[in-house]
Amino acid sequence: MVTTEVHRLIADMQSGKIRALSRAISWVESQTPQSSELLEKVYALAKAPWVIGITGVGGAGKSSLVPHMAKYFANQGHRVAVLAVDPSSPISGGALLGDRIRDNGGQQHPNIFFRSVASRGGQGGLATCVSDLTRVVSTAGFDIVLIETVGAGQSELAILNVAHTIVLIHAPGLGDDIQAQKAGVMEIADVLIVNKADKPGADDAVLMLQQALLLSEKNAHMHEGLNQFTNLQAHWHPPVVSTIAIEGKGIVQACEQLQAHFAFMQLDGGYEKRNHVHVMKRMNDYIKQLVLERLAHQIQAPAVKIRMEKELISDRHDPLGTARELADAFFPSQATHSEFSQLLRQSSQKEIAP
Ligand SMILES: Nc1nc2c(ncn2[C@@H]2O[C@H](COP(=O)(O)OP(=O)(O)O)[C@@H](O)[C@H]2O)c(=O)[nH]1
Ligand SMILES: [Mg+2]
Repeated sequence: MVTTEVHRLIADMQSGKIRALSRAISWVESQTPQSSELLEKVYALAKAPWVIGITGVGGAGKSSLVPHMAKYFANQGHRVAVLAVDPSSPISGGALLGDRIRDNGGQQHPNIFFRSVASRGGQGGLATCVSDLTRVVSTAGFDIVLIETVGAGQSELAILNVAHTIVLIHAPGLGDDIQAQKAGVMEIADVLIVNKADKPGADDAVLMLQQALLLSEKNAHMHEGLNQFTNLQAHWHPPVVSTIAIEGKGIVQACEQLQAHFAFMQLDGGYEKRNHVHVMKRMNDYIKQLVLERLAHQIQAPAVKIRMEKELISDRHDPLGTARELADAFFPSQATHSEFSQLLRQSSQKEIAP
């Protein structure tokens, strides 16, 4: 029965039924029993779409810029899905961005899909299911995904696990926050935007970002200097673009830089590399989740529970000792583990041998 339901849902998504897509997203978000079958089909059917991650501190203008970017790509004939990861209120926060995406007449652009995603369950306020959701929207024919993240310093690095192109949005008047961003987010940004160019201090902000970029590039070169071959590779130099989101200015220049980054990744293999990182990370998340679920289930088994409680209450075991004993029972100890690794090595050698 489930199979028919999943097949029908996928067929509806593919034929452009937005309600079907919304339903599929809800399944994946709340991990319903049908979602694993859905995802199996989705990964088999759809390739990874181009995922653009929009990051930057709150108030920089992410929600103001995203609708302009979505429209730019949609007008070029792309189908664009916007996923807004909202920290506190997925309903009101998302609705705000959703309203901006609609045209003045309240009409949603036919090639833009908007959905706000709860940030729960994810490190850095980025729901772990977002990676799966990019494939779900791809199944429904959306070839570009824009993700607006929660601007939250270091934890923003989680966007690397989902996006191919990372945009850092800054604005004058947020000077203190850039210090926090420089630590990590600056290094992962592929395109930098100084929004609110109508405000004083915008030119200074551009210069400051350019200098910070030069510095981090210099540091990177010093490391790479140890290896003469890496110096031969072409490098992407993250550009800094100015925009005024409220007037729709600078959008074309910003989006052209995004497309230039996409083209660069196609040439240097970066696109494929990022795809690999994304699926590996997703699998690792699932392994952790499944192991924890199964372990919790086993520990709750009456026989196990009663025995462990007795040991603890009678002081025959301390809590750590009891936990160790349980862990040893479910996972191979160090000795068995090395036997296992040896086995793996032998089998991989066999595969390599002609
Ligand atoms: N002056 C000016 N204000 C802007 C500009 N872009 C956005 N804003 C305002 O800045 C505030 C925060 O914008 P928002 O897009 O919600 O930022 P987010 O928190 O990064 O998503 C809002 O009040 C916007 O109207 C701009 O280019 N110039
Ligand atoms: Mg926002």
